[in-house]
Amino acid sequence: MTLDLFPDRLAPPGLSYLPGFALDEEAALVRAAMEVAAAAPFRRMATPGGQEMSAAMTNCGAAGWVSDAKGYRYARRDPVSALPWPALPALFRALAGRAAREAGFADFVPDMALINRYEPGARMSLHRDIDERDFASPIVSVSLGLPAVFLWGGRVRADKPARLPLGSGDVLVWGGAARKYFHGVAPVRKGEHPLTGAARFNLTFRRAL
Ligand code: MD6
Ligand code: FE
Repeated sequence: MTLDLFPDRLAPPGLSYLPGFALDEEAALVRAAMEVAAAAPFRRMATPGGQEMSAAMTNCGAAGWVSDAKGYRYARRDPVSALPWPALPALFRALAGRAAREAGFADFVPDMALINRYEPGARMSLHRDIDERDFASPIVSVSLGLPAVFLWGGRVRADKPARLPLGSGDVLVWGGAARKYFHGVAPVRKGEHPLTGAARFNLTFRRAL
C-alpha cells in the first residue's frame, strides 16, 4: 500500500508504507535490539550545535551513526567503548531485505542499523539522511512499541510536513526520488506498550559504507 495517508501531497515516488509488515516478529526484534543495547548502550548524542538529542541511540553492524560537536558521520567503532559495534542480527538483515523487496528494491543488503529509543516527549526534528555513501540503496524503517506521528516533509525544510501515524510493526521503505526528503517524528505521547513499556523504538536499516 502506498500513500493514501498523504492527502495534501502527490505520492512521492520511492516511499512505501507497509502497515504491520513486521508484526509477526515484533517481540524477536525488540529482544534483538535489547541485546545490541546490552553491548552498546543507548545514549543521547549531542548535535553539532551543542544540543542533546531527545531520542537515545545505539547502532549495530559495520558502522554506527554518531553525532557530536564535530558533526554527523558513520564510525566503525562505538565512541563510548572504542569497540566495534555489535554485529547486525541476522533477523534484522532478513527483515530489511524482505521489506525492501516488497517495495521494489530487489537486492537490499544493509550493512548497519541505527536504533532510536523515544521516551514520552522525545522527538526528532526535520532532517535528511545524507551521511550514507550509497543513495541508490533505500532505507528500511521499522517502528516498535508506542505509536508516533511521522512527519513527511519535502525537498526543502520549509515544506510543510504531512503527518503519518505509525504503530508497532509498521515498516517504511524509502529510496529513489524520496531518499533525500526531509522527515522527522512528532513528540511521542505518554503511554505503555506491552512489549516496550513507555518507549518507542525505531530501527533504520541502511547501506552506510
Ligand atoms: C524514526 N526515522 O522514525 C526516525 N530516516 O524514529 C528516521 O529518521 C528515518 O524512519 C530515514 C528513513 C526512515 C526513517
Ligand atoms: Fe531519518
